[in-house]
Amino acid sequence: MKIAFNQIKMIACVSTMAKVLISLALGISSNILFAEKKVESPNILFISIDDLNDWIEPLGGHPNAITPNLNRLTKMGVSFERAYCSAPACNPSRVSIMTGIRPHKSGVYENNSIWRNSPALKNAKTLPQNFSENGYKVFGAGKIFHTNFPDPESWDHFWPSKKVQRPIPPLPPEGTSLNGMNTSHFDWGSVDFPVEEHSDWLVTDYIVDQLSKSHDKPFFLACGIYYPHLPWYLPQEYLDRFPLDSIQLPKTIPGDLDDLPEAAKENIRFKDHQNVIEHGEWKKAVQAYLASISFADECLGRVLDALKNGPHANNTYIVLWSDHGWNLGEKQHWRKFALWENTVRVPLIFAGPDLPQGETRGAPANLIDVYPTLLNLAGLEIPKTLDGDSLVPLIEDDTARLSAPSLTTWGKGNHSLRSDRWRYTRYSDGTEELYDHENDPHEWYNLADKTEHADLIQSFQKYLPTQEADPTPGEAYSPPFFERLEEKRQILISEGFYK
Ligand SMILES: [Ca+2]
Ligand SMILES: [Ca+2]
Repeated sequence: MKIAFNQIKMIACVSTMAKVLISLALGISSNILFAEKKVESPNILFISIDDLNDWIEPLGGHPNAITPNLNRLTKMGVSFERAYCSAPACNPSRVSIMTGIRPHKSGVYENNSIWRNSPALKNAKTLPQNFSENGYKVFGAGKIFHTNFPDPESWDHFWPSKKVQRPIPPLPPEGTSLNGMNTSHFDWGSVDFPVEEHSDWLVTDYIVDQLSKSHDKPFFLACGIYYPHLPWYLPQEYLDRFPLDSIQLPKTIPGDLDDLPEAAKENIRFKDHQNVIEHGEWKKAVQAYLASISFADECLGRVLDALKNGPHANNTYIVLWSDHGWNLGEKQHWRKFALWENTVRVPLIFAGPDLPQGETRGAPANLIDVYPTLLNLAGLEIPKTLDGDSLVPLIEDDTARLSAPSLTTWGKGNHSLRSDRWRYTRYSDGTEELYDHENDPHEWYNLADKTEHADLIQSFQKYLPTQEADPTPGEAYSPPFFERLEEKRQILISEGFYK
């Protein structure tokens, strides 16, 4: 199956095919060609920014965005402009990145799925476990796995703890809803704290420290920045960077929902939207999200400075990704948990020795491809059990394409496919959406019932999964956000991290 895929990949791209033919004539694979020019056992700096959609300057998703360090990283490497998550929620997305197995194979569709209980994942070798077996030191800090399900066996060391991936962030007094909506962590506003005490700042302190010293082995270092995940609590100066009267709301049109199938509408968080509108909070939410991105970008800048000024600047590959996109009122939807472009589009940037610099790629890519790509960059063998493909041929050649469109799954039976031009979505009840991004970048006009697109839809359908795992059971009790934080605080107290 994998061989057949690779054959299609060769046919799909003439210039890559030429390269492969030369390689075959020489009796070597294109991976080995790449391995020959790279540094021996390069380090991997694996950076995740949680819940970051395309509202960053390099992706042009929002005119008010201020992200100098994401700009800088993009200039250092290659940015995929059509990169998508495998699932639009933290747990399924992160599990698929870390194991290389897709949600429809593992049955990990939900945030509460106990992923190591999935038969397909029980013994799955995670990305750090794979690097560890290949002689790497594997360690990190911050949110890498979903908060509820860290994977202690994946790491040699994790800060602040293998069980709790980040310190507790500064919060307003208990029971305070800053936006007045009383909707748990769907909250935002000004909280006065020194940024040096924020959990993301402390996580990057740890990363900065590790990047500044030598290690006795090559390393896989994971940096999980939590913002712009909710709640968006920030010192006023961050909010002031985005004056309310300058804030542009996401573009919407009246009647946008009229052409959606019921299955699509069931994903919409109408209650959130109603709350935001009734409390007059739409612009403030956009402001707080942009401010949280700006803070995350500052944390990223500290990490990039440390790498540049430390001993590992010339032999480290960087990958930066976010786990899914985010809606802020487009289609009256908020948060993730849906299959539209802004819900599933993510930043995905690679940089490092011998990679092109300051280039973008329009080829559709998926976060499932991160695992094989990093192995490829490090010159390691890519297990046949992985669902993704190495993006190295695409990084090297901007005309190269993978053999299939980029697939995102949201719950069993609901899938969305993205090609260069089109997004096709099919729900478990057979209803569909089709959007033409050449003429409709906001996905306002669902073309699925237009007969002239029947052949196009059929061409997408052959990429839909035909066998799908049943959902992996979830936690019996999944505590609300702030209770979960308190549980984590108690673990950190019991481990002596907090007095
Ligand atoms: Ca997330
Ligand atoms: Ca519409």
